[in-house]
Amino acid sequence: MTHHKLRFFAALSALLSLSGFAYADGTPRPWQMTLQDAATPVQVFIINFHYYMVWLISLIVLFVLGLLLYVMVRFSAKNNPVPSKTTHNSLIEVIWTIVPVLILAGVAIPSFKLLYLERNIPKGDMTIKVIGNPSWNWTYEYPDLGLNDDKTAKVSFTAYLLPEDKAKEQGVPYLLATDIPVVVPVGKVVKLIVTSDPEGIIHSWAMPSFGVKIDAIPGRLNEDWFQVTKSGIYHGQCSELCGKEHAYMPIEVWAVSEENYKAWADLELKSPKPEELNAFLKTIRPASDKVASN
Ligand SMILES: [Cu+2]
Repeated sequence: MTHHKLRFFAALSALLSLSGFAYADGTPRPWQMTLQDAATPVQVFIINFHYYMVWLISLIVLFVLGLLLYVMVRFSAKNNPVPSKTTHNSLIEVIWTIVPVLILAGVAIPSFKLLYLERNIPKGDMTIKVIGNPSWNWTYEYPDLGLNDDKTAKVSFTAYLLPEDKAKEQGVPYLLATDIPVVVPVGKVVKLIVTSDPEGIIHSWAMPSFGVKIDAIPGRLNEDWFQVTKSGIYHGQCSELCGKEHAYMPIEVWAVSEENYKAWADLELKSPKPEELNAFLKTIRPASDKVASN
């Protein structure tokens, strides 16, 4: 889908959504009633499709409710003591066959377009391998940045939940923040290869702002993709009930400029000490108030 079209849909959905479309960043807020703001073309489509469906089903419900009320009043025993014996009306029967078919087509066509956008995975600019661990955390590998002699990725790390005291201290959301972020360049197509430890359990790598939710299954490779359009910090969680620490395996992605991504990759290739990496990450941390809207 072209950007032109996406913008049209975004404008349309902003018009249709009662709460306004643009939410700050890729983090849920307390009492938020709407979907998280979109950071990828896929999620823009999902949000627009969502509002389109909400309006469509609301109109149908109102129409059916109106008909029911009309029938209850107009054809009650009091108002209509002698019932009609009509059993057949060709025109109405044709209408109530054709109209639902048109409605279903109006749902199916954008639905298949969305499915195609999601599942027709474009050629990636880079690949990240995501591994769900049985110890309830995520390992990330960046094979494009180089391989060791044993074919393992040179840049590979496991991101853990940031403990509550540290999250408070840093002013970041507990249960969503991780100790180290996954860093990706803005605008690039990132291909995900998602799996789970062969001896492990099924997890699901889910990032609401990206429109990504993909199962991590032991012994199987799943693919997905995203293309973040605005720099920012995005939060997600494991979305498969995977056991006792299911709630404690957050996902944190930083979308940064290509320059900063390269600098990060260069540093990662030198296997920096944690303090060194943390000090560097502070310098590339995207401003969390950057709006990721389209
Ligand atoms: Cu899990």
